[in-house]
Amino acid sequence: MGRDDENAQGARLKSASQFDLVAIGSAFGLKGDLIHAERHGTGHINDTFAVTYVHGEGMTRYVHQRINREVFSDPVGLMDNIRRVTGHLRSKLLETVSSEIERRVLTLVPKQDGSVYHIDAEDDMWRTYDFVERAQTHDIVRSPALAFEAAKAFGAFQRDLADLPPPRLNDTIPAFHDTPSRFAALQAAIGEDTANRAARAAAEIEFVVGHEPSLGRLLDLHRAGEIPERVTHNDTKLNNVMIDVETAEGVCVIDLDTVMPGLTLFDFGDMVRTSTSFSMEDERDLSQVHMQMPLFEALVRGYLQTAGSFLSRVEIGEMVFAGKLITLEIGIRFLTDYLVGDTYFRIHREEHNLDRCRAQFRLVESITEQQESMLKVVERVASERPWQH
Ligand code: GN1
Ligand code: MG
Repeated sequence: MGRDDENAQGARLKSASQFDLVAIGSAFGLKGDLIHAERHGTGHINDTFAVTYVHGEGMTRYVHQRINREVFSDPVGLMDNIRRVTGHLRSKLLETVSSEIERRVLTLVPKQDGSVYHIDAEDDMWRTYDFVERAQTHDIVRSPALAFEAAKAFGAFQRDLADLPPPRLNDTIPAFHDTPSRFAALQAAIGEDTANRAARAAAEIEFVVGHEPSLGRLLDLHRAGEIPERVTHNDTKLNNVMIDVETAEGVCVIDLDTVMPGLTLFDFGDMVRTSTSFSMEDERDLSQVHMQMPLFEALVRGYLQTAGSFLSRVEIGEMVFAGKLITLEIGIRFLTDYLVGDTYFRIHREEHNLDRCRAQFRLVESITEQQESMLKVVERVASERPWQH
């Protein structure tokens, strides 16, 4: 299927003009006239729109997001997390950097009554952020420098949230990175085979079954008290960090829906999944999917530069395994969604979730082939740093 077909499938999505974005803007008290609105970004879950307002002093852009309430069953708790997290990050920035604080953390636009979400006539929940200008996201890693910057930004994010005051954040999706329970969901999907697709995915199913013994390793270490719970992002794909178009610096971490208590390794693992191969998440030519050591080393360097101050030896020792596990886990989730008939991740073509799954599993293989060298890289980079832990 070519791009046009993919776009045609994508066009089944509601476009900006099919929502009453003027009403959303006025609910958030946006000043001026809406002159442009378009879909924005490549997320698989929420609906995101960039809107431009013209007013007396010029133009201002905002982002409206319609929260997927099937995926997020407690959107009020979710928004409370984001309000606290962005507030805390902002207070850290005020202590440490002097310039452009408004570009370094997402800024929620409050309604007149102070609330940070709006429920519209269709019972949809919306939020609005200031648009982060002069920055972009990348769906494919292009260079070690980009991997470094992304990892550095996600590491700083974890570091700056380490002292978030209580209470504990809400679990926006319980058991989100519980790989054994993701495996159980896959087994249920295989058993039911509602879309009659299990035969088509026999090789992929076999691949997962072969990995079953190691799926619980990080959670077991956590339960044994070897790895602490911290505040983590949980969706650290490369395109969830905005990169400054002039300085190429990782300027702002976005997509905060799954910021909640977790293991730092979930985050590092998803960085490995999305930033060590020069290929798309849904690449069909699997010969393109390959874990590139220079990208991995850049990732380790960037991440340890900011997160190295608080990570424990055990966390550092599991970084390579986490890359493999989280890549496998997201592949399991794509496979499960394929088997149940594509109900969770937005798809843009036939067998999209199976393609995504296959690319993840190829990357798992590539990591497995290179894991000894990857461990040496982590050891070497870590040994260059002074350790307190
Ligand atoms: C989803 O929304 P988006 O595209 O950033 C998913 C992540 C997956 C990712 C795979 C809430 O993230 O967990 O890793 O797709 N988010 C949720 O690309 O399930
Ligand atoms: Mg997301």
